[in-house]
Amino acid sequence: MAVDLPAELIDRLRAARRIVAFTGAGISAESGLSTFRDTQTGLWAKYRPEDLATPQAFRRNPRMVWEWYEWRRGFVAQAAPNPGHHALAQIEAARPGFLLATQNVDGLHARAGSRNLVELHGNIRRTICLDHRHPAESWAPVDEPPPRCGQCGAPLRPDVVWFGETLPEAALRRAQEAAVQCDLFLSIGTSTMVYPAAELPFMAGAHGATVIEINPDFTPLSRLANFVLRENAGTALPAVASAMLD
Ligand code: BV8
Repeated sequence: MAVDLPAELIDRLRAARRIVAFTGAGISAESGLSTFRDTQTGLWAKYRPEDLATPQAFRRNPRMVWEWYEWRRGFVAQAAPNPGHHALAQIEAARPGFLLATQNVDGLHARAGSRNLVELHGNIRRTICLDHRHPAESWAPVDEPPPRCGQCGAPLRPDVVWFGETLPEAALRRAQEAAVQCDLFLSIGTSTMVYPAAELPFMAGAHGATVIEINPDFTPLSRLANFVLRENAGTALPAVASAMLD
């Protein structure tokens, strides 16, 4: 289904030179990955993600948290980038001043070819140890998960930012600098509720960027955005890319 973009928006897309795309779980929904706030299914239905993605939950019940991530990694391994991810990689290839800042931990942007990319909340496909963040590519099987670090014996954990943990400093700073300098900010598939990442679209708007929201639902950014495309990312982003580049 084609998306009709207003003429004013097309002009701004074509004129934009410094572009930031900011993505959340919604861009991966069409790759079959449930969004962060979708109800969890099966075994995990009774838990809220915010209650599992915390250092406290891991300290209290490391096995449960480890197995929750194993369960999610299974879905991520089966998922593939969708037209939304590919459209952003296409824009990056055509616009040198492009940066993609994602909150997602599924690694789908990199698999779609995005390189000017910061992962603000880490990556579920990377595993580190709890005590020293030693990277772990593989680990010995254990009777009682989580497995242990081969270097120091500490429990292993996913290399993601849990609630209450600080974001990777360099990644956040790079995203913030790009947000205040860009002339076009695309906020895609995010409920715009998790800070400090959710500050980025507001910082861009405050510095005069054209802010475009792509989300089927209303969010706290909707009233501030210059343009709102109430569409799925997999539909809207190819239309944005072709308006910008064709
Ligand atoms: C921090 C990785 C400093 C893990 C994630 C009390 C104590 C400590 C901190 C806080 C506190 N109270 C508040 C805070 C701050 C907290 C926060 O913001 N909480 C929120 C809930 C209020 N933030 C933090 O803790 C951050 N750290 O502040 O450190 C500090 C330190 C100590 C003490 C104080 C401060 C860390 C935040 C990072 C947490 N980690 N993920 C994991 O994945 O397991 S966040 C998690 O939410 C995901 O990364 C996700 O990306 C992110 C945001 O969610 P969304 O991506 O927006 O996804 P969501 O499901 O919400 O929305 C999907 C959207 O897509 C919807 O709008 C939907 O309409 C739309 N959609 C659906 N389908 C489509 C679509 N759009 C387009 N196309 C479609 N097809």
